[in-house]
Amino acid sequence: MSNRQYIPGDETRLMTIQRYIAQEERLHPEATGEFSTLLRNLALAVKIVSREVRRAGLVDILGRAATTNTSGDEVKKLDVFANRMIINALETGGQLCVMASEENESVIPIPEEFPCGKYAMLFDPLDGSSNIEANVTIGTVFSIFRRVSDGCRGTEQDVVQSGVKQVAAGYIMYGSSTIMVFTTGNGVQGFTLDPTIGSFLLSHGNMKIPAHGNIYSVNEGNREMWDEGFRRYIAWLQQEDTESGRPYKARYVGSMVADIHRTLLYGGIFAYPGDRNNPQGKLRLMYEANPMAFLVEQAGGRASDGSKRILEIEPTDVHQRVPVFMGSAHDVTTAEEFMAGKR
Ligand code: P6P
Repeated sequence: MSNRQYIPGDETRLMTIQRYIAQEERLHPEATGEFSTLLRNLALAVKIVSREVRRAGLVDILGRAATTNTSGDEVKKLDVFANRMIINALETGGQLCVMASEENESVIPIPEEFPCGKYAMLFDPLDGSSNIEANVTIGTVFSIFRRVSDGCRGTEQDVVQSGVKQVAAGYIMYGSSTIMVFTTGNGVQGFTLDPTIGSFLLSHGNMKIPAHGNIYSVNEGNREMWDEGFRRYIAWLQQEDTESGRPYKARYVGSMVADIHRTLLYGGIFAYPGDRNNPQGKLRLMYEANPMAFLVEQAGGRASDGSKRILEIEPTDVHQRVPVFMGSAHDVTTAEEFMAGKR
C-alpha cells in the first residue's frame, strides 16, 4: 500500500482502464502495444455512444430508422449511430484487418486508405435495442480474435472462429451507470465510467460468479414452445423446497447485457433456449453468446448450448444463432441434466 492516502476527489491514484491495459501489456514483453491501442480506441468509441444513449430522449434520435438489421429487427437510429461510431473509431488505427457487426449483413473491410493489423473484431453495437425507447438498460458486446488469413485485408475466415480462440471479449452496459466489463483471458474486470473526468475507473476487480445462485432469467412467454425437459426444469425451480433454495426468483430484462451482468454479480442461470419454431433460439453465436461465454467461464461459471460448451462450437456463419444456457456452474449443469432426461 502506498504511503499516500487516497484523497477523495484525487483520481490520480485510481486504476483507470488505460492504466489497467498498460499494466496487462507489461505482463507480455512480446506485446507490440497494438492490442492495448485497440482496447483504448474501443473505450473512446463507447464513451461517445454512452453520451448519445443518455441524451437520446432529448435530441430525438430515437424513433424508427428506415432499415432493418440481419435479425430482421427494425433498426432504431441509435443502433445506426453506435454502429457507425465503433466502425469509425476502430478502422483507422491499424490494429484490425476486418470487422463484423450485427447491423451489417457482410463483413466490414478496413478501407484501403488505412493500415490493417493482426486482429479481427465482431460486435453488437447496441444489444437490447428494442428497449431503447423504454429507457431500459442496453449495451454493446464485442469479441476479438487474432487474424488467421494471409495478406492485409481480412476476410470472413478471420471473424468466423470458434470461441476458444477469442483473445478478448466484453460488454459495455448503458444502465444507471456506464460499466465496461471485459476479459483478456486473465479474469474479468469491470470499470465504471466517471463522466466528470471521462475515465473508466476499476470498480469490479476480478469478478467471480457465485457457484450456485437462486435467480433464473428466461422469457417465459415462450414456455409452450420449449422442449419438455427445459419446461420441467423451470417448473422444478418454481417448486418450494427451502433446503435447495427453491423457488428461485425470476428476473428478465430482455436485454442480454443487463441479464448477464446481474447473473455475473448474483449467480443463477440465464437462458435463451431453442424451441419448436426456432430450434437454434434467438441469440447470435459470434457477437452475443461467444463473448458472454468467455466472460462467464473466466468468472468461474459455465456456458452451454444445452449439451456442450458454447466456446467449442465450430461456427459456419457470422450471424448463426445458438441456444444459450449460462451462469453459475451448478445451475447450468442442473439444467443440462433435465434437458438430457436425467432428472
Ligand atoms: P426476447 C435483444 O433483442 C436480444 O438480442 C438480447 O439482448 C435479449 O437477451 C433477447 O434478444 C431478448 O429476446 O425474445 O425475450 O425479447
